[in-house]
Amino acid sequence: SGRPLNILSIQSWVAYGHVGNASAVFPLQRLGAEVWAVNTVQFSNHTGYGAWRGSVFGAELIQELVEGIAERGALPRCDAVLSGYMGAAGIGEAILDATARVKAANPDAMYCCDPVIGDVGRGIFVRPGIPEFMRDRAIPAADIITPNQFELEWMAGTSVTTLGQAKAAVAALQARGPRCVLVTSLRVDDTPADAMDLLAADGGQFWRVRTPLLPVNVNGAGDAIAALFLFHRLRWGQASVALSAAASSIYGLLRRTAEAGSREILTVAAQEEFVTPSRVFRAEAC
Ligand code: PXL
Repeated sequence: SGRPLNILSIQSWVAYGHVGNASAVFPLQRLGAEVWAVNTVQFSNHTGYGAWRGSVFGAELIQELVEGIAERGALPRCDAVLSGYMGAAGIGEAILDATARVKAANPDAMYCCDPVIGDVGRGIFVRPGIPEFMRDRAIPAADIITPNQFELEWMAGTSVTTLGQAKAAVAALQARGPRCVLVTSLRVDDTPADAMDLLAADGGQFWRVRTPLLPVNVNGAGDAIAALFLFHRLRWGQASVALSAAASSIYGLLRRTAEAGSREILTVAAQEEFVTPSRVFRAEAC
C-alpha cells in the first residue's frame, strides 16, 4: 500500500545489544518503514548492566540533524516522530522543537512519546529532571504515549493495583493531551501470577491483551513495543489492532530470547516475529 511510512526516531544508541534506536529501528525497517534515526546518546551498552561507556549528545546536535533533514525538504513527508530515552532534559526540548517543526510541515504527523523514566524493578534510571520533563512537557505535546506501569503511576501520581485504577490513571494522562495510550508490563490484582497485561486506550475506549509471563531479564523490549505500536497504529488506524500486533510480536521476540537464555533481546534472530508472529494474542475490549 502506497509509499513507506517515514518515522523520525530520536532515541539512544548502543554499540552492543539492543535498546533505544538499536531496538526500535530494525523492527520498523523489517516492516518496511523508512527510519530517520537521530541518536540522543551513544553508549557501549545499556545502563541495565550498571556500567557503560560513551557520551550523551548535546541538544544542539539533535537540533542540527533535524535542521539538515529539514533542508532536504523531507519534513512534509514525515508521518511520525518517535522519542524514547533522552539522556538529558535539554535533549527533550530539542525533541519537542523537532515535533513542532514536523507538525508545521505535516499537520497529520503524530508524536509518539515513550516516556522512559524507569521500571518496577529498578525504579527511576534516568537523570534528574527527566521524569518531570516527561510528565510536564512531553505528555501534553504527544498524540500517543507508551508508559510502563511504573511510568504510568509516576506521571499520574497514583498507584495502580486494579484495572479500574489503571484506566483512571490513563484517563488522567489523556486529559492532559494524548488521545492514545499504551500501558506495557501491567500487573494488577486480577492478572494471574504467570501472566502479564498490556492496556491500550484510544479516546474513551480500552482494550487489554494478556500474555504468559516469560522468564527473561532484558532491557529494550519496551522500546521495540513502542515502535511497533506506533507503526501499526499509523498503518491500521486502530489501537486495538496495533495492540494485538505489537503484543504478539514482542511475545515472540521474548519467547525466542528466553529459549536462548540471552541477556539481550534477539532482535535480529527473531525478526520473522515482527512480520508474522508465531502466536497471535487478541485484544479484548475492557
Ligand atoms: O530501554 C530503555 C533504555 C534506553 N536506552 C538506554 C538504556 C535503557 C534502559 O536501560 O540504558 C541507553
